[in-house]
Amino acid sequence: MATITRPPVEPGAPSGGPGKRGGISVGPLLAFVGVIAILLMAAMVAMNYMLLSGRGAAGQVAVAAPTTKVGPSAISVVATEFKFTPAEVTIPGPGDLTATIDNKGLIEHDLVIEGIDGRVLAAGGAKASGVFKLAKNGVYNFICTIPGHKEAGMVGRLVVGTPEQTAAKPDQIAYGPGPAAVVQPPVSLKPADAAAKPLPLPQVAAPVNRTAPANVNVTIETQEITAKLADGVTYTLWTFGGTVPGPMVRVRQGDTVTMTLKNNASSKVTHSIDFHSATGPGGGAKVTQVPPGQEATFSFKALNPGVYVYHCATPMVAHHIANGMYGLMIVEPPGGYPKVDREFYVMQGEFYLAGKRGQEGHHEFSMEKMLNEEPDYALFNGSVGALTNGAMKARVGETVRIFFGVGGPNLTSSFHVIGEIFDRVYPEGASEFMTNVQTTLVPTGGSAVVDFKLEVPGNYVLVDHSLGRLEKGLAGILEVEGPANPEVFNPINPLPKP
Ligand SMILES: [Cu+2]
Repeated sequence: MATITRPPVEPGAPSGGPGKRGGISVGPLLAFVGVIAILLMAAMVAMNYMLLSGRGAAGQVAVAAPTTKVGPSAISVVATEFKFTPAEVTIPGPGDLTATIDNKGLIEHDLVIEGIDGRVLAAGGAKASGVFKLAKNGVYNFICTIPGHKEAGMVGRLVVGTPEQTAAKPDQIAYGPGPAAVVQPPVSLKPADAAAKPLPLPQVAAPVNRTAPANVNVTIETQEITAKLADGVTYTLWTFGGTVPGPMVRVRQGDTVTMTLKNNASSKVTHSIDFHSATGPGGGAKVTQVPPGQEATFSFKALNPGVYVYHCATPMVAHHIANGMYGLMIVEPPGGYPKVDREFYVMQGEFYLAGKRGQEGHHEFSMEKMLNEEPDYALFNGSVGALTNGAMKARVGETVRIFFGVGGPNLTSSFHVIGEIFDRVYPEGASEFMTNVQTTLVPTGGSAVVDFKLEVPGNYVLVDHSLGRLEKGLAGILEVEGPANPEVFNPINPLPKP
């Protein structure tokens, strides 16, 4: 709620109620009542200020605007995901401002007044206060500087002094555009991080090979790593274990998994983990909202076999997923999957950058593009070229399996391998398989297992058959070596190679 009302339309106009749109004549006194409602301390300040400024109950400005400090004042705002309440606060004038952030959210939030030194940080469910030194009247933005939070809507306005004093247009103060409208998109990029490399690839976990359930301990550390996403393009990925996707967890149905999630001390934000394979609130997310430098542990029983996504579930969840926070957990049925010669681990996700695709530099995350579902890159395993540079190799005669998942956060996949037919597909990671499939639809937060035998040598390109995404980097190459097999495929009179 706004704590300032419009200034009088004209002196002596009929009174309206506080906050009533248009025709308001109550003015500063009730403005201060709003402040009182927020905090008793502010009320005292307001009363002092009334005495100092010679204001009357009619709300007219009786003396010239003060240009000197009016003394200490205080505000208190509630922070949640992802807003401040109130989103606009008013204090009578410059001086020391004690700002209290009452964090009723799940994760940490801070309050920074743009252009003013200082920061107040409060953990989820906690309160914190700090003092900001305000030298002059004006309209300031206060924001949460936790990455992504400002873009998600955590912007408020602090009005210091009355509208007359701040020289702002009345409409900008009480009824101006909402917070989202005041956020300016970045116009230029920082230089790319010259030391950044593509993230290493995650390994396929070995088959379980166990005849009875067991207790399995899993520890994963979340790490925020600046990496090369494409040539000349760097981005700070949020990862499970330093890879995108995160480490493959592989257990047997009936196993009890004791999961410890650590959040590296260098992280800027809280992270968590939601296992789609777990049965229980949030799949673990509720008990693993881990601030930087801390850890949390929970256990769950892998009741259902299948191939399951896990992902970070810290608000804004889509932002964390868009930064690379997903992986697969395999829960093998008793006896495991049919044996194949090689297994691969591939996950699809898309990335939303502040700059343009291919624009050299270090890119920040674009909340706007993410909400519009317009990614700059769609990728297998977290970087352009991750799976096209010899990462996937096999030989003619072998059987291969791809554990395939989609992190998203927004795009489903029409997963296809050009030049191959899936002999077996376990659609959506389910227990039953289908046979002889060309393309399998994989939802976000879902998976598929595809098995096929290699008969003919050559390069087989993994794609999402929504092929516009190929231009956004979404490709992998399975390189198959071995003798030609003209009975199956025979280039009788091929065009000469260019
Ligand atoms: Cu996260």
